[in-house]
Amino acid sequence: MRMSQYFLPTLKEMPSEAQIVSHRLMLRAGLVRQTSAGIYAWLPFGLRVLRNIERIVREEQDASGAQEVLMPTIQSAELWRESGRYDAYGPEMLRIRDRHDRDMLYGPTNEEMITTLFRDAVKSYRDLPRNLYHIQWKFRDEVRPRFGVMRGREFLMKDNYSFDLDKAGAIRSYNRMFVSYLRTFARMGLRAIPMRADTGPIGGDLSHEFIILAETGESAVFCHKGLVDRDILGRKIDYDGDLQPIVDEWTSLYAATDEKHDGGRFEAEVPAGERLLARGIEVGHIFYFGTKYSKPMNAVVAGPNGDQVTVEMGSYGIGVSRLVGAIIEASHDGAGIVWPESVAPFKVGLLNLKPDDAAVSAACATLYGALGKAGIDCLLDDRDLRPGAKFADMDLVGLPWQVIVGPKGLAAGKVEVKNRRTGAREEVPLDGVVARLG
Ligand code: 5CA
Repeated sequence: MRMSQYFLPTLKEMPSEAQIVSHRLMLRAGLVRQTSAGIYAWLPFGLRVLRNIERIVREEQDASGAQEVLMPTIQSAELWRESGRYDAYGPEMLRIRDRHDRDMLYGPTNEEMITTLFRDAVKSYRDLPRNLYHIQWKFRDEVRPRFGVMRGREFLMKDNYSFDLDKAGAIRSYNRMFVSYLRTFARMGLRAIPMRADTGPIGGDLSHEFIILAETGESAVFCHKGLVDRDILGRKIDYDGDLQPIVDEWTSLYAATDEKHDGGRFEAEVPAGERLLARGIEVGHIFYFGTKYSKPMNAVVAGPNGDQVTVEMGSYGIGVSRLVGAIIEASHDGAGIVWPESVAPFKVGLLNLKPDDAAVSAACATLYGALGKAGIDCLLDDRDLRPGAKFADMDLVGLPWQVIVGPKGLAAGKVEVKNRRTGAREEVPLDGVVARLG
């Protein structure tokens, strides 16, 4: 993509309405714009990040055995009356009336809808277990939408729902999601710590929040320091095997959000030097709630002995749009965003320092073509601006690699390659750039 043609409205000034660094950077780097309180439009640059996050979520969901569906955003109130949650959900639910005076709502979550889809289609234990996910916009009329996409009113969530014949099966499904979440967040360069958590309006008695540590996080968290550096990506995962040992490894050390925190236990279980009191951002939340929805909504299957069995369920959420902000909170510096490669909107920023110099522009065109051919996403700054402004913009938008092309280096057949995270610079011959970045 050529910046001279790209819709990338960066801001030099600090937006005064933004309180936290990720929100400021998302506005300054042209990722999003607020259209009403807690509702955002995604501009091309931000949308590329959102799509990359979705892709990782989707790959890890598929690998764990979950299957993708797509349910609508608008739901009928009838569904929610069946589960008893229509009145219980309160003012966070955006209630709508259609032209026939039917009560509808903009879905804040999908337990009811998926339960009816399942109930109407599955009649036998032979068709269990099932795990269905979708990535869809949700609406929650939050009292205090704030921090940009971090606590929005309209936000993108991946939610999935598991159906099992008995509790043991449901725990296996829960464990699959537990491990798949560890992998999902690690692939985005995040260290997400599973913590015992409250279940709120979703319900149930077994639940973990996946929390990344950040000073601006909304929850106070308490955990054993040993959980911060645990690696999952180096492990081979067999989703058909027994995942309990991995879950036990991650849950054996103390970790709880403030709602579930037990000061006495924390002090008894965690040696003083290992105690971490911090703030965190909830990027995912998983729940096992047994028959809370299947019972009132009559989701039953014929069991192996012909008896009717109410299915055991769990639900599992990832804040896809919140993650864009969370990743920035975890990965930025004084100059701007520092994207992890896996979610970066482009891998390389190519800076043409002198667009009116024919040789420099020709070299940039060659590099741009060669990178594209090699499948490396590249943003070419071909705008007619001073080098200083280009350096500042490129650091602000945070692409992992910068390739800097100027007349001096080019005279010697070289360009400069800069790593955004470390700041390390190296001179690379023009024809070695693709190999260096490939
Ligand atoms: N049905 C369950 C699991 S699918 C559910 O709705 N869980 S939840 O309420 O915990 O939401 C799942 C995730 O969505 C949260 O972990 C959080 O990352 C994200 N989320 C929740 N509310 C918001 C919000 N207002 N803005 C942005 N993301 C949010």
